[in-house]
Amino acid sequence: MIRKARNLPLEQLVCLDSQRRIEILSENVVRVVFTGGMEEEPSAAVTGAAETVPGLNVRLENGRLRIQTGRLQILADETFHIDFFTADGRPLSEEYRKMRIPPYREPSSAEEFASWEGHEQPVSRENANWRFQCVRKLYDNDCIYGLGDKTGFLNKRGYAYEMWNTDNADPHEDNFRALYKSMPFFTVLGDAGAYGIFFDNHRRTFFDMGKENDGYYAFGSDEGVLDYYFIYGPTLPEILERYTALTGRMPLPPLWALGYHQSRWGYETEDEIRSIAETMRSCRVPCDCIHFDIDYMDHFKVFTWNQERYRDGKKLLADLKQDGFKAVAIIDPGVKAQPGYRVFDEGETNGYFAATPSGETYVNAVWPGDAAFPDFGNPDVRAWWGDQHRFLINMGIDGVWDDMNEPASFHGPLPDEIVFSDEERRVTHAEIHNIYGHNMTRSTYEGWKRLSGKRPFVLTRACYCGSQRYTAAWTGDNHSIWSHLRLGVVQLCNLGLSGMAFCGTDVGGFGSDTTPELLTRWVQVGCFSPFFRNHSAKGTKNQEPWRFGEPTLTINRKYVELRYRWIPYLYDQFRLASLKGWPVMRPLAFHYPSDPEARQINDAFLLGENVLVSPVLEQGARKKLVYLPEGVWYDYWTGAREEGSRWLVREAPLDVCPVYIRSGTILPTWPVRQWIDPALETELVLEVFGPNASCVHYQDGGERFDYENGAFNLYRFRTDERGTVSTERENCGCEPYRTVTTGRIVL
Ligand code: MIG
Repeated sequence: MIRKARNLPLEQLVCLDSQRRIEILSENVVRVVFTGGMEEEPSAAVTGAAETVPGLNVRLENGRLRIQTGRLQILADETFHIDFFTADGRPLSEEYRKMRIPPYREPSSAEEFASWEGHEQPVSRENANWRFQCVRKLYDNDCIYGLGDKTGFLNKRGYAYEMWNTDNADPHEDNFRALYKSMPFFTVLGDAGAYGIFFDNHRRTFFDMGKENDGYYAFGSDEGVLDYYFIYGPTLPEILERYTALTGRMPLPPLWALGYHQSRWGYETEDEIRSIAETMRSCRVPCDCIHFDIDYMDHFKVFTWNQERYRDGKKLLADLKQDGFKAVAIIDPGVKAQPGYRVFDEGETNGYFAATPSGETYVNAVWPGDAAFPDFGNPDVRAWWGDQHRFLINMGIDGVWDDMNEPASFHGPLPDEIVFSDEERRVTHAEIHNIYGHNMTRSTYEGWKRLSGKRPFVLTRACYCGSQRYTAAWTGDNHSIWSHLRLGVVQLCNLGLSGMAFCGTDVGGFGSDTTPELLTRWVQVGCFSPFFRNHSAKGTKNQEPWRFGEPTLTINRKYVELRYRWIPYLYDQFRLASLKGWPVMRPLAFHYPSDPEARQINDAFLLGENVLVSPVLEQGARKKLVYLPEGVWYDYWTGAREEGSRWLVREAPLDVCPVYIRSGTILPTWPVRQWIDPALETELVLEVFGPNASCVHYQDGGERFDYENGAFNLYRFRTDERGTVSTERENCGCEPYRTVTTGRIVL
């Protein structure tokens, strides 16, 4: 089977032989395939089609193939080494043609001792080469971003990683090779511009981003085929746009999902949930959603309700709704293997569970004890599982949190040979492991949409490239430690650059015990994160906003309220993510690629293009060293005008998170509410920063898909030198604001 790109015009398909081909998908996107004689597998990620490339020029030149699009020059030699140049001939990315030179030595006796002590040993030279690989030069100034939720710094140069969805409960450290997500897509920002590489192989793949040698990076695998997309920019926004044209974009989520979510694994009874909801309101910390972790289920059986502890669920959820709360329920893939339990029986009868090679339902253990694993690669299973959500919808649940879908299992990992489906093909666990979570969220999203007609809210722990079409993601089980507050900023920036715009961390930290100071600093990051949820583990210190008294409560409220005032600005960024695939939370390099300082910043980020957040991430710190990129910036709190391209020291007492607004910005805001209700928002207030400012603002009903048929308003606001606003309406598809007024003007 050859899995040629959709709509690929024949003249854009360049085959060197039956195993090697280059597909020119557009002027900027080129696909390279080397099968090595192996069968090609269907892609779980790619939904986009090829475009015609006018003026494409392919010719043979001194035994080399020269391909020219209007934007790229591609040179392929007889050994299928491929180099990419800009249209004017500057090298973007060249294949590294020498042998890889791993610096690893034979273990010396000292290393042998170290290994007795339990230290991990470097990979031997033999292991460092995979069955197939692509090795490409690293130029001096190249920075690498992306690769999903991996640990380490923002710039992935120097690290080695593995794509194998992994639930590791140890505190995530910089030396981890794998975490929950497999997103084999990265961007390289260099002197000639930026390009992206999407290695579309969902098997276990390896990435050495200049760890073994600073002169090159390598990616490869022992399984599947070499199949990668070279995506030219030259800017990061253009790469993200092209990458998500290929792998899909986030549809708009329900607006309430942008609010503050309160969660804890450990709300064990109805009374506890009610008291959390009541205290949220009496403390006046805005909140849109309460999450129901595994205890709401009857013996951890999915799609059931624990009536002993949570009594009349419909009544509870209806009461919460009265008070403005949505509810999200956790769902694990593991189905309790218990004859007589409806979901298990239906799955058994229809052969919907993964099986052993001899054809029996495969059983491992998760929360309910012995459990079977739905075969989400099978379209019938996806439809069936999707239908199960009717139970939650009828109860009054508003969204789904898909956990444990790496898949995690308590009795050792699933053996490689367990039998699953990949659409119509029979495959092994080894082949589909990395897309198990992806297929689960697809089933959940499609089912929820079909049943409710509303925009689904799905949250996942495991995913693959393209999962942004179905789900938001959180970074899994972090700990209440300062290093994880810092790590979270980087993970969210890199997830955004991997196409996953709607993402967040467990604010306050999941495992271990938070402190008032850590929670406070974490809320100051969380309120600017695309997904904003406070979540913690059973047995840890409770960390709801009021648990530590004052001043923690007041500071929590200050930042959650800021989030609510900024919902219109935030939603505008979500719209851009759904239209162009741009991250909501962005590293500085996204907009300042040629600024060497901006390229390496790990402790600050941009929200959209116009807001720079430089949070305090150190215990005890009361000042922050802030880097402002070029241009003029306004201190959000004081209105002070600051010149960019320099570092400054900002006073940052506990209640201050340094925030700067780019000159030329109009921030659309709403009044503070205790929860989001777009029907109430009849007045838009504009905050103006600097002269000649502008913004495009989007408004819709926030719940349904009617926006796809034009049921939205688009406003273009502009100011002159003195801050006087003029308005143009570009689309009038729903009830507009009654008034648009100017609040703060900072000039
Ligand atoms: O084995 O459902 O990452 O957020 O609270 C632990 C209980 C299972 C792991 C998730 C976490 C959730 C917890 N879950």
